[in-house]
This record gives sequence, structure tokens and C-alpha cells, in this order.
Amino acid sequence: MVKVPQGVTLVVGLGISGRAICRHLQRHECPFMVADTRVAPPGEDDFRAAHPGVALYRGPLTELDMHAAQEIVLSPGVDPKTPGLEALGERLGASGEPFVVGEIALFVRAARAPIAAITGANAKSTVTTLLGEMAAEAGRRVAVGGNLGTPALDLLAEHPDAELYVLELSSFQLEATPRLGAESAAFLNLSEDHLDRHGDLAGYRAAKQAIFRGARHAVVNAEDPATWPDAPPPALERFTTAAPAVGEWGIGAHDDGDGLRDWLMHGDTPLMPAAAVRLAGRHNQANALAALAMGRRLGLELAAMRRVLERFPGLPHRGELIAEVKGVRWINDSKGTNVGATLAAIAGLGPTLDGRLILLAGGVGKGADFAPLATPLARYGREAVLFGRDADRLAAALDGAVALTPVMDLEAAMHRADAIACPGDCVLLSPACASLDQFPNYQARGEAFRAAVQRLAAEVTR
Ligand code: UMA
Ligand code: ADP
Repeated sequence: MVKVPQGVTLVVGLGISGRAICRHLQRHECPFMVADTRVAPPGEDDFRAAHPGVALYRGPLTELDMHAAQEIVLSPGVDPKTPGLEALGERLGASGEPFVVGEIALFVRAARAPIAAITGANAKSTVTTLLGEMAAEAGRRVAVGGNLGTPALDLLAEHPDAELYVLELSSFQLEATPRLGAESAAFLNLSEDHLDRHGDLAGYRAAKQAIFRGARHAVVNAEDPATWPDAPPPALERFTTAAPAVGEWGIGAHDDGDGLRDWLMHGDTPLMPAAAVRLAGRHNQANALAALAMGRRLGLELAAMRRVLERFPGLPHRGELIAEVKGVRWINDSKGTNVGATLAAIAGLGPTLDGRLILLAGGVGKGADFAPLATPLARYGREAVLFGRDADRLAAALDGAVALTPVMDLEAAMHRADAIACPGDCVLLSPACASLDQFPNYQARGEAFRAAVQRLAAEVTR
């Protein structure tokens, strides 16, 4: 049995976050060592170069005696219920915090500026980016990262003079954060995801509720009670895609001189025409409202926030139009890695089509129930082309709702879509699944789609 030496902090995981944890501990001159359950952890070469002489243990955590450690800091991908760790869950460390914590606990201890934090099953990256852009546009020194972009702990070193941290936080990060203490915390929506880790929707929700621990202001979805805090912070605001009640953020009819149009509203105060938000779809208007509610709490001027909403084109891989070829639109929503995201994509696109929708879906389903996709696909779908590990489970859930074609992989799915698409149709890659069975990550899946569409477009113009 390998022993962690007395007083040494143990970092578990050598991925992107794990290496940021190592850098942070080194800056604070805390002695540390690293463990990773994999035989060949992805960041090993970088780690060896950055921290020569620091011990790296590779193997099962049950073979590592962790009792003498100062504390254990987990990377988000490491389940606290992993054999070897589960028995340590109740133990307290020297600081009085739990003995086993995540990277964000270290961030909270070291951060010297307010935190605005965003979680939800979907739309986290979009709202985080919007709020970060709004703060920058309003002249704040803002640092943006977390589950998106720069790992949270690297933000501390890269932006030592930050006045505000805007963090996207996943359920994995939140469940290992004893107290976040956010100035403003948003829980945007909840639908099934990561059930392989959290067990059921209640477990997933409970992990995300940690965003409200010590928060001074909460932003939640009026239409999704699962987002409401179990223990409400001192200030609570709600957003809705319906007409807002007093104090709510919503969408209402307003006569601006050109007749009645939908406007984003705060109570009865009109903020901007919904059509002026550059991001398409009702779900993105909800995202805009959540960012506005947080931004107002943080003291950002409305004019600056509006400018951002008018120009922000969206992030790659989220409902991104790649090209229109032979009258068919090809849309990359590779970040649609769960059923809720794919539902939002179909609901947003379906009503705008002259033709029908061809859905490309499949991959690693993470234990989700795909049945909710059947009704919108029956309404808008021409065919669902299914690939990857859970194609059979998708086919069972969609049987009878829409025509189905199982294929080997994304490339074959795109060939099939090209063969059956009619002008006015839309081919939508929104897989409702993670990509890890056939790609390194969702970005690589989206890039493969983009490259194939561009080849198709080039063939047509040749
Ligand atoms: N792993 C092991 N053994 C270990 C350590 C990790 O098997 O000892 C496995 C994990 O089970 C997981 C994979 O390695 O499958 C990666 O885990 P990790 O914690 O090393 O991941 P990082 O590379 O540090 O990336 C993490 C986030 N990934 C996860 O939470 C799985 C990244 O979010 C995040 O950008 C990064 O930290 C920086 O903070 C990605 C993600 O997919 C985008 N997040 C999920 C989501 O958004 O749905 C939560
Ligand atoms: P996250 O960081 O939570 O994964 P993203 O902003 O990256 O969120 O978007 C992920 C997926 O969710 C994309 O497929 C996007 O089209 C979809 N989406 C965006 N906004 C919403 C919303 N309000 N409700 C449901 N799905 C959404």
C-alpha cells in the first residue's frame, strides 16, 4: 500500500482541473502529490515538466493510504463515491471543512473579489459568456471561466486584479464545494443529465443546489420549480418566458410606437425588444433574462448589457448554422449532450422550417430517458439517424414516432441525411448524448460535422 506522507495535500485527477490545482498549490507553497486512477493520465507529460520531483501515484485509490494527508482535492470528473474515497466523505479536515473537497473550495478560500456563479442542466456556458461580456462592456475587470474555458484556479493567477469572477459551475464541481458564498448565483433549468454519476434527478438537483450555499442573491427559473432554492438566500429573483409578475424578469407585449411587440421586461418596465436579442429562439431569450437579472444585481448599466445582447452571435456548437446547401440548412448543436438541450433545439427550430427536420443523434446516453424526444420529432421530424453506443436505446424510445435509420457513425449519418434531405429541410446534429464513445469531446464531434458540411458545400459549388 502506497502512503500519502503526513501533511501533504493529495490532488486526485491529472486532467485540466487537476493540473490547475497543482499550479495553485505550488503558488501557495503547499506540499502536494497527485493520484490518478488511470494507467496513462492525460496530463502526465505537462505535469512532469511543470512539477519535477512531485510524486504521481497511478492506480486504484483503494491501494493508496490517504489518512495522513492534509486534505484531498478532487478534480470534477472524480466521483467522491469512488472506492477508496467514499469512506472519507464524512471526515473533517484541519480547517474544519470536509477533508475531501473540490477545486472550487480552494478557489473560494483564495478569491478576493465577488463571485457570480451559474449552473443548470443547459445554457450555463451561454449565460456565463453573456454575463462576462456584459461586465467587460460595463468597464469591469472581469475574469470568466470554471467548467468553461480557463479552470477557476488559473483565473486567480491570470487576473490578480479582477473585480468580479464569473464562473460556470457543473454539478460535479458544486457537489464538492462546501460553501460558495456567491454575490449572485443562478440555477437556470434542470433536466436529466449525468445520472450515471448522480443516480437520479433528485441527486443531480441536490448537487446543483449547492450553488446557493452562502449566496446573497439567487436567480431562478419561474417555470422550473426544481431550480428554486431549498434554503432561499436574502434576495431571490425569477425569470420566465411568459409575461412577468411584479419583480420578475420576463417577456411581455409592449407598444413601442410600431405596435405591440414582444419585449424583455423587468416587471412592467420594458428593457429591449425580444427581436433585438441576436441569439435565436425563446430559450435564448430566457438566457438573456437570467444574465440581465444577475447583471443588474452586480450594478452593470442596462445600456451596456443591451449592447452585448444585440451583438453576441452565440458560442460554437450551440445551434450554430454551418451552411445552407441545396436549400438545406445544416446546424451544429454538438453541445446538445442531454435530452433537455436537444428538446430546446427542436422546439426552437421546428416552427421556423418550411420542410422537415432530420435529427442526427446518439453517443453515450448517461442513463437518460429519451422518450420526451418522441412527441416533437413526430411533429417536426423527417427522420432520426442514430449512431454510437446508445443508438439502440434511442431507437427503442423513438420507435413509431418518426422514421429511424441506425448507422455506424456521424459520417455515415451525414451521408444518409444528405441522401434524404429536401429543400427547406434542416439537418440538426443535436445528439442528446455525450460524444466520448467515438470522439475525444463534443468539440471534436462538432468540428467533424463542420468539416463534412463544408466539403459538401464545396462539392456543390464546384
Ligand atoms: N478520471 C479518471 N480517473 C481520475 C481522474 C479522472 O478516470 O483519477 C476521468 C473522469 O472520470 C472523467 C475524465 O477522467 O471521465 C475527466 O475528468 P477530469 O476531472 O480530469 O476532467 P478535466 O480534464 O479536469 O476537466 C474538467 C471538466 N470535466 C469534467 O467535469 C468531466 C471540464 O468540463 C472543465 O472544462 C475542466 O475541468 C476545467 O474546469 C467539461 C465537461 O464535460 C467541459 N463538463 C461536464 C459538463 O459540462 O456536462 C460536467
Ligand atoms: P451548458 O454549458 O449548460 O452545456 P450551453 O450554453 O453550452 O450550456 O448550451 C448547451 C446546450 O443547451 C446547447 O445545445 C444549447 O442549444 C442548449 N440550450 C441553450 N439554452 C437553453 C435553455 N434555456 N434550455 C435548454 N437548452 C438550452
